[in-house]
Amino acid sequence: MAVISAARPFAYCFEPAATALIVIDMQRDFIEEGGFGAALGNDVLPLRAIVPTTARLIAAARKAGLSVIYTRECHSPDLSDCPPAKLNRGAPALRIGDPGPMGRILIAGEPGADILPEVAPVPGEPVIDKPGKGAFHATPLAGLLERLGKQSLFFSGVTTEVCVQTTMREANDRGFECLLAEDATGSYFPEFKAATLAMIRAQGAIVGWTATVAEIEEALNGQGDR
Ligand code: C5J
Repeated sequence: MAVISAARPFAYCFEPAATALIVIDMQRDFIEEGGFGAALGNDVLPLRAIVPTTARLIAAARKAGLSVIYTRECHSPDLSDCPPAKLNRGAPALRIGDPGPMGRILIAGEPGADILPEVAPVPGEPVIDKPGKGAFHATPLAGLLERLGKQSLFFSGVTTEVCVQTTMREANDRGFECLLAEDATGSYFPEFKAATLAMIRAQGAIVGWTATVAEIEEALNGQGDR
């Protein structure tokens, strides 16, 4: 058993072999200057800032033998997996499936849907395409985690208050012990990120724990063993 003693709101214990790192939606369209997120008028700098720390976290997880599982928010080209309630939201001139700055917006196979090369999966690491904000909705993630015997999940990725938080809440309700890497998650709205971190660990870890990448690395390197 390993422990992240400095995790908030209190120490977080996990069995590395039963732990997976979930890397959420680190896609070009959300993070790169010139992508869909930027075209909507968002400042992508807070998202770009987490790329090096996320790369560090992924490297530490791989080295410690954790499974690393990726998600991408994207749809099939015929949009059959995109309900009108999602399709008809957002900026009318830039909707899912429309031509965007990096190909059709949030469509599988288009350049904008790709994961940034700095944090890309290596061969054998699962990549789950998800049509919703949460990674458990309409995906094989639950079955995969069950087959792999995972009980604890570390979370990273974008955006903190949308796809990351939704997935973390879905996982918490399914009985996983969830921890969010504070400096490996980002939002276009820093105040939303701060609020999400606070609400996750409120009321005695009502959704889960948070810790920095350095604190997670320390535990993965064995210095956090009990
Ligand atoms: C994600 C979004 N990945 N903000 N999507 O959070 O629409």
